Amino acid sequence: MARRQTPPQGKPGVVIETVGRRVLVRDAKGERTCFLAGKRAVIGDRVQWVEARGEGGKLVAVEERDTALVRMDMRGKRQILAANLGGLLICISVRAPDFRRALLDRYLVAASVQGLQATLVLTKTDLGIPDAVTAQFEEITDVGVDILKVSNTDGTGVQEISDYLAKVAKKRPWALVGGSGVGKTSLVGRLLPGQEVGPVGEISEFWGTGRHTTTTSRLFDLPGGGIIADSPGIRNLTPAIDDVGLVRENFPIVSRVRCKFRDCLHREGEEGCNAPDEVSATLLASYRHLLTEVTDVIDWQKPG
Ligand SMILES: Nc1nc2c(ncn2[C@@H]2O[C@H](COP(=O)(O)OP(=O)(O)OP(=O)(O)O)[C@@H](O)[C@H]2O)c(=O)[nH]1
Ligand SMILES: [Mg+2]
Ligand SMILES: [Zn+2]
Repeated sequence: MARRQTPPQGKPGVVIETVGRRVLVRDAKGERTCFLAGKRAVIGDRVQWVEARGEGGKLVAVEERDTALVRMDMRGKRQILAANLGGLLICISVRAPDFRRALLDRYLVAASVQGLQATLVLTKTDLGIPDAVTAQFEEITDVGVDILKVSNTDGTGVQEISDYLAKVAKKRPWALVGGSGVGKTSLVGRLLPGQEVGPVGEISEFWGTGRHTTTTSRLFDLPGGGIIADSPGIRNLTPAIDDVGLVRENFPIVSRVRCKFRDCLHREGEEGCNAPDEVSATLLASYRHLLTEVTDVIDWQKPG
């Protein structure tokens, strides 16, 4: 008698960590390592898995993503960083490493493109907030971005972040993102006292930057409610965008500029462009930098 071939009946779970070419999948019964089996999955992905011979399991399906945080390299190759997030906690230190406004704006573009919420977390406030950083608060809150301040060293502000996440990250995870060495993992440790959350790095004395200590993304349930993801720090971010117009439409402040020509991209030297009157020189430069980057990637991808 011929055996009937049935498609593998998978059990549902969520990817909570990626470990090389395997993923840690969690469901109500627990956690197990699964082989990707040719699939692509990132943290937050809803997957189906089956028992595999030996240890763990094997992925048989990755469900469609509601949202995805996606970056691209200079050739337009897309890298998905996390799936099904509700928002981003954009972590930037006030010093050591220096505050990076341009990186904040790039994350805000990435969030806006995906319909993700975004909040700025200023870390290392124990080092003192430079006036040049405080001077930017108004412009940041003006575009609807909350600012939370924290010191992982003395614990100031940790409770506020915990309360905040209990509200916003109840249903969908929020990812801690930002440069290396800003204190993302330190903050996860503060939010989960007594739990093993991964190594905390040193700051290179020479470069004044982190050493890319966290190498994998990982989801955590907070004791007070809410789900967060720690992620590896990155040097720079080019959000995955396939139309230059989307850079203009999603860039903070710049998106509000009304020009004589509706399709003006506010490039340098554009005749009759209002952007230089309505946007600060630094922000406009940062916008134009991203615009050029995205234009180059799109040109590179064009056939011929
Ligand atoms: N002064 C001060 N130092 C901090 C604070 N938070 C973290 N640090 C220090 O900053 C360094 C980097 O911290 P991590 O938590 O590893 O930073 P990270 O953002 O996770 O870095 P990557 O994993 O490389 O992306 C460590 O030496 C921490 O002790 C803070 O609030 N104040
Ligand atoms: Mg880390
Ligand atoms: Zn213009």
